[in-house]
Amino acid sequence: MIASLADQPWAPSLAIALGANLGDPQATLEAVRPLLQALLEGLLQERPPQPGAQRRPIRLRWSPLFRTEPVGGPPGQPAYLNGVLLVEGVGALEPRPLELLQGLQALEEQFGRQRLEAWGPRTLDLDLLWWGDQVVQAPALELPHPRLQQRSFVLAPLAAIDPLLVPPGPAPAGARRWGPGCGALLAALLPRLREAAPQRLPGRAGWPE
Ligand code: PH2
Ligand code: MG
Ligand code: MG
Repeated sequence: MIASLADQPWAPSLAIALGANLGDPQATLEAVRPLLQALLEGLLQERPPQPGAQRRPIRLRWSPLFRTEPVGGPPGQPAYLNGVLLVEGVGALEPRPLELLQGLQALEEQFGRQRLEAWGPRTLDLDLLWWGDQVVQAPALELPHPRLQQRSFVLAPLAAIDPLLVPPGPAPAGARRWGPGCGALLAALLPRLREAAPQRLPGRAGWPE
């Protein structure tokens, strides 16, 4: 489960990675941001809470954007812009990851996503990283995301939101302790990765973080 010393009381969350490296990635990410917010609010608030239960507001925390070297895929593809959205307060909601995935894919298509080759360049990539501690093993979706801990283009934005965040899933190889209260493990994972360090971009009007 997700825990953060910086954000007590402990708040179950879901997380989505954003990436783009074709067209105008910055414009795309700025344009998709309010649409993603609307998708989440619609999906999460569609179903009324149990009778008598109070609806808890969800809280969206956007990371800064990072320019990152492409990992895998065909040689010579352009650098990516990457960011992460952490949605807190989803604990009282019924998890619906496949419905959210469909919404994310519809947004990818709206922004001209074409699936030509694995890990090829893309106008927009929206990946669900986790939804609480749910484990999903479906052809369309694996949760928690199986490569989360190896990807600096995901870890750096997460650490920028909260370096004390502990992602769900097993401890990374070599970590002696893993879980709430362990300290800045997310940030500690980053230097162990071989890729060039993600470069944090300054905030702008359309993406103020
Ligand atoms: N996404 C991939 C493969 N490689 N590299 C970077 N830097 N950023 C990405 O978002 C990315 C990638 C597959 O989705
Ligand atoms: Mg991806
Ligand atoms: Mg994807």
